[in-house]
Amino acid sequence: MSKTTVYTPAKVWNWNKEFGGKFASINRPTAGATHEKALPVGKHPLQLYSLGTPNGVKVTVLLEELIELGIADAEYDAWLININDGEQFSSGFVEVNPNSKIPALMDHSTTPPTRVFESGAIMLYLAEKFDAFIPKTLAQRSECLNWLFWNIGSAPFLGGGFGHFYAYAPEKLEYPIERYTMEVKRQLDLLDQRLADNRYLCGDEYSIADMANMAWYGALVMGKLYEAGEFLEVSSYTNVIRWTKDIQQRPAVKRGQRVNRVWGAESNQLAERHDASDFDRDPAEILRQVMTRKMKQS
Ligand SMILES: N[C@@H](CCC(=O)N[C@@H](CS)C(=O)NCC(=O)O)C(=O)O
Repeated sequence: MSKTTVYTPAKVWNWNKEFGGKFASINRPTAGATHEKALPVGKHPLQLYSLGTPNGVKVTVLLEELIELGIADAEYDAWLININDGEQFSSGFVEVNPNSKIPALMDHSTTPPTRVFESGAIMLYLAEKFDAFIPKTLAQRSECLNWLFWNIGSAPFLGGGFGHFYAYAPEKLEYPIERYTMEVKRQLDLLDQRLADNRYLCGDEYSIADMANMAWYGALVMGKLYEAGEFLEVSSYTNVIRWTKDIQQRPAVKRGQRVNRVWGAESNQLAERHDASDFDRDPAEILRQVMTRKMKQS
């Protein structure tokens, strides 16, 4: 094995604020709010506080799919939470998600309002509330939840493990990159085998398990994550690619993937979504309005 940085841990860990790395400014060893600030609340019962990362996209795709089914009560406001600016540590956000991570949902249609955090919990909550995109029989429902929970357990190895060390860490270190590449390729192979004989992860029925996994592994095999397509030879996972393309042509998925996205091609962005008609508006104008509001409130 080639040279790696040797690190001898101290007897007791000490917070080195100069440590660096892409997320150095927001990482810290304690939980809780860093500043007082209430969250905005819009006109719909469902208020989503999020960002267009894979974990955020899971929820916006599901909400758009529910709306596509004609469920008017699934209309929502999607507010932009800029995690690089530490907005997940505001007192208002922490009240909705004490874990300070997007996505976080507040359902004002209940008394008192219901807070929901963790992308998997939000998906399950919405699927149960609207009785959609989750199978009805116990056996099929369990298979759906198998793949949904698999996503919640596996994606951190892809994002926090592989993605972090391959794309974000200040140095390229062989040991973690090798370890997490092995795991991510195993995960892709598992999905590829599952999708060889099944149109969707739970069989014939498109469900929240597909939405959750498409947000991560679909983006990965389409070369949209960490610029790692060639390194991981994603084109060899042909069943995952077929499944991704099948899902990504759905109008609701196309819309959901744009919500709270503020990078990449402008036509794929929509900083905030407060009405179905926002998809037809100029994304640059919406971003300008959002940034102006944030500046005024800071
Ligand atoms: N297990 C959580 C993970 C959410 C998560 O990691 N969110 C990231 C963005 S994708 C985040 O908010 N990071 C901000 C931070 O770590 O401070 C879920 O599935 O909802």
